[in-house]
Amino acid sequence: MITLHHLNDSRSQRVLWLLEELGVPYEIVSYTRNKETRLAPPELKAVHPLGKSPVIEDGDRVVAESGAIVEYLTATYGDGKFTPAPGTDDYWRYVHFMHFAEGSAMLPLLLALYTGPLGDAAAPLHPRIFGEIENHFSYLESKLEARDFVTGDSLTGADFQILFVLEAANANGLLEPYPNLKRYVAAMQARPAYQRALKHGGAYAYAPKS
Ligand SMILES: N[C@@H](CCC(=O)N[C@@H](CS)C(=O)NCC(=O)O)C(=O)O
Repeated sequence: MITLHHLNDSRSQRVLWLLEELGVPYEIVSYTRNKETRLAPPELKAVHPLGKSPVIEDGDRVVAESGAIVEYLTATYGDGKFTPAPGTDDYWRYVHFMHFAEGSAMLPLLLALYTGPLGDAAAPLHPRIFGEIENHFSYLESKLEARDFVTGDSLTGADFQILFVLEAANANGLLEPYPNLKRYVAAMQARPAYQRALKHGGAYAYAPKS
């Protein structure tokens, strides 16, 4: 049985959604962020030394890092689903976006989050931070112009990785200039498996407003 160590309002929602899309049995162990610091509780360090979520256990195996978890689950339980055929153009686009989500797109969002409490003192950093957000999002906007998914014509692991980035941005009003990204977010959030994940995971700050 797979155990998902799930932190509220976190990247763990990616994994919950994937587990629902895969239709495999799993159990959730829930953790709540500290209300002031927004950090995870120390118990998560007993599962993995980084003390972050998501992390899964599958038998004796512990897997951390959402991208690695997505790859592990699709390779182990996907039976070919959610991964384009290796070596194809779609496959290499998939690899690109798997890395782009955490390696590039998240960084300026995190910088905006981390410097937020500084208020006006962070103003000198804003042109660079928001310039990079604009750079990454207009790139994605153009890639989703004629597509319903990040790569190919069906859901892949890269969609799980990208959606969380866009949800975090959307919650802060940063997707307004990007109609293709808003359409994409709404379409992913309307999927029945996504809706089931929302129900099972409990409160999620980036959920669609009903
Ligand atoms: N790159 C990692 C990031 C993991 C991460 O930073 N998770 C956040 C939640 S989105 C977390 O656990 N934050 C609480 C903390 O750092 O204490 C991944 O994609 O899994």
